Amino acid sequence: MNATDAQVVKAACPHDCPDTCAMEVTVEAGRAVRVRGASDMPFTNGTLCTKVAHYLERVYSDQRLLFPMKRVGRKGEGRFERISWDEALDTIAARLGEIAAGDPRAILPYSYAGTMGLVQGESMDRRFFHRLGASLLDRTICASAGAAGWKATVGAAVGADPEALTDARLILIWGGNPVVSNVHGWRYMQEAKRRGARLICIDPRRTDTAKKCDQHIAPLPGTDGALALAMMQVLIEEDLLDHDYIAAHTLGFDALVERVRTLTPEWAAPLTGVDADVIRTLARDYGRARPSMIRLNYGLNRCAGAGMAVRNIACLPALTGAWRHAAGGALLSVSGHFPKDVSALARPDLHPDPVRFPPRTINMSNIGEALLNTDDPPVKAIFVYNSNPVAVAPYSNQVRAGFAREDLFCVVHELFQTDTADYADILLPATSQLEHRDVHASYGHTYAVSNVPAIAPLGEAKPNTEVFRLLAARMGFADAAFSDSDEAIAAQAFRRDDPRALGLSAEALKAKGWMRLNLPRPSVPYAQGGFGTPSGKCEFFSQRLAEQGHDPLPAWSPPAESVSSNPALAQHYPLALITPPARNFLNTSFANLPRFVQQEGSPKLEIHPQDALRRGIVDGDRVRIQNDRGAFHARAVVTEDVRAGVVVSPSVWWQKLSGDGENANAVTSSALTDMGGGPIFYDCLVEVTPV
Ligand SMILES: Nc1nc2c(c(=O)[nH]1)N[C@H]1C(S)=C(S)[C@@H](COP(=O)(O)OP(=O)(O)OC[C@H]3O[C@@H](n4cnc5c(=O)[nH]c(N)nc54)[C@H](O)[C@@H]3O)O[C@H]1N2
Ligand SMILES: Nc1nc2c(c(=O)[nH]1)N[C@H]1C(S)=C(S)[C@@H](COP(=O)(O)OP(=O)(O)OC[C@H]3O[C@@H](n4cnc5c(=O)[nH]c(N)nc54)[C@H](O)[C@@H]3O)O[C@H]1N2
Ligand SMILES: [Mo]
Repeated sequence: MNATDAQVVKAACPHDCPDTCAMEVTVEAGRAVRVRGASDMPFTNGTLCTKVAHYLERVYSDQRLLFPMKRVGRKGEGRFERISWDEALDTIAARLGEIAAGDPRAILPYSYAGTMGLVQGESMDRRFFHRLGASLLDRTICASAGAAGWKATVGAAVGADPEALTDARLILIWGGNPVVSNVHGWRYMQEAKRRGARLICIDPRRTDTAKKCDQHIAPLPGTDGALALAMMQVLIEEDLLDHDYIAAHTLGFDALVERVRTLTPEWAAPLTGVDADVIRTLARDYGRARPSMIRLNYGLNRCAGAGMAVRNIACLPALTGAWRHAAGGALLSVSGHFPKDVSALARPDLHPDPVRFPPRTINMSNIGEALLNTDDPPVKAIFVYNSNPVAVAPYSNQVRAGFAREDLFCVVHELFQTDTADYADILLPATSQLEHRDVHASYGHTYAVSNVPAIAPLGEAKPNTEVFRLLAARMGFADAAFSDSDEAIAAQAFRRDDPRALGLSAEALKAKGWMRLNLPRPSVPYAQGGFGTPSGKCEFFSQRLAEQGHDPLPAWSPPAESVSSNPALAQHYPLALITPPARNFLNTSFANLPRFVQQEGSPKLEIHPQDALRRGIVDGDRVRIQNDRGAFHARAVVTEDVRAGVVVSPSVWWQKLSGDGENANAVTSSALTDMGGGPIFYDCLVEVTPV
């Protein structure tokens, strides 16, 4: 074989990350030999993150599942025996058919972002479950609280142009750790810094990102909403406002003035644990900088008051008129730019009998509770793909109890034998991104990215689409939608009549590998107003929130578990635990592969020297982190990188690979956020003891 026989295939990184990289896969004699970031794609810029740079170790891992299997041990034990695809599919079709004949809502799909692809993540699978009449899954586990707060205030999931950030004079990095979780976005922030911007990081932990910023402000977890209210109070009191912008493009300013009158930095200081002076200076710096950008991120989404916190922060750029500038405003997600054709991809119209079985929705974030307590009908079958709920969902004891139900029929389609796979009755092998076709939108940039298979499926692995196509055939679903090839589905991904998709034909995208949406460059979404709210304005006052039973104005929505909001609980469990992403893992993906596990070492708990001393903990000690919901173990890292009162355990480890059979979700709560029904992973009081 000589180098000229090598072929380069255009691919997309499938993982749940705002960067959605364009990749190039070099293939020789049917084997992928190299994966790199596409150098012609502006956002990817020829580089990949520390994980995906070593992607072939995942694709060719000897841990890959290669054959269908059925359970032979107890649920959770993880003992399986090889079967044929025919036996696997016949078993599944028969069982689902039986259940559906009674009430199809007893069947629940469970999927999230194992792949973000529109073909493998939200097409044939959705068609199949719609046609069955299964329960719908509310996919809330990551971003739904912030999305709801943003929607109430700004409207569509559209923010500032991520590539325009370079011209900002001040960037607030708020609840994000881009050095770890948005590394290609970080490049633009660094460029802004080189051009003279100040970067301020707002995070309870001094992260790698915080260390590279000009200033770090460390609020207590879940108190950002109070910080933003106090900033508004200062902006208004000191008249750091763009009155023309407010008059033309906002709703409810007078009511907002009234609301925040008493919510001063002195009010917010004891709640946030940030000095009033620091808050006041932050507000002044923010009010005076032109243009100012807020890069808010998902670290803000995981406390009880998250919806309101994001809503409060989203009000700030309308007060200062920052939205007038390309490098101003705020950025949470830009996914709303993509004209995804959901009705073509997912075909909700295939439901057989919505009158007799009105669809019901089950929230994925408290799946343990749903499996244990839902009735009318109870969940009798769960089909898991693109997700690892046993490890990622909060309150593991409850989740495992749900999955351990003897009467629950559980199918898991996976690349690896995850903690969830151990509970499967039938375990199916899935293809990796290099083995199937897909098309990707992004939530962190404005390019669509195409993925063409580079190699043949390993072993007997099959793509998600193919599994549901085969099951549909067995269940007699005759609609033509079930015969669409992946290529045909890829062509249905975007609404071609939408001007943003101009030029974005399936062929053109496939040939080029990536394409920017047809948006102005830069896109300046709200320079002239045009918000996606009912009034078309930035809504300081939201009638829609009032109708949903929320405070219509920005308000203080406290954490469920904190020293100030729940002093009784804090007597027993005084430390606030947050469990943000580890750099070398992607949620639980990669957390079973030797290179990445070695780099992370072992589960860790960062604790402030004062908190450690008080508990007799020294650096390197094994500690137990516990509350009423459960416990897990980790190595103590005594460090001033976390503020006193807060402990940090980078996540998400596999339970069965972490030594004690538990990960951080042993202690997290299954309570939900104020808006959007999201989980509250970072709103969690614990006590820590040496073992
Ligand atoms: N390497 C890596 N990259 C990832 C992921 C991964 O697992 N690993 N996961 C991907 C996914 S699914 C997502 S959703 C994103 C998540 O990435 P981000 O959007 O960056 O969100 P998090 O990492 O959850 O939290 C960001 C920061 O918020 C801080 N934080 C925690 N609680 C609070 C709070 O109450 N207030 C404030 N101001 N800050 C708080 C945390 O300490 C953390 O440093 O990253 C994606 N990228
Ligand atoms: N304590 C704590 N818990 C958290 C978080 C946290 O910060 N702290 N973060 C939360 C967040 S932000 C998120 S988004 C969720 C993430 O939750 P999940 O979306 O469940 O993410 P992963 O753990 O990466 O699991 C995805 C699984 O899909 C599989 N997969 C990948 N591609 C395919 C495919 O093509 N087909 C099939 N069938 N399977 C595939 C992967 O092998 C992997 O096991 O976790 C949440 N859990
Ligand atoms: Mo996420």
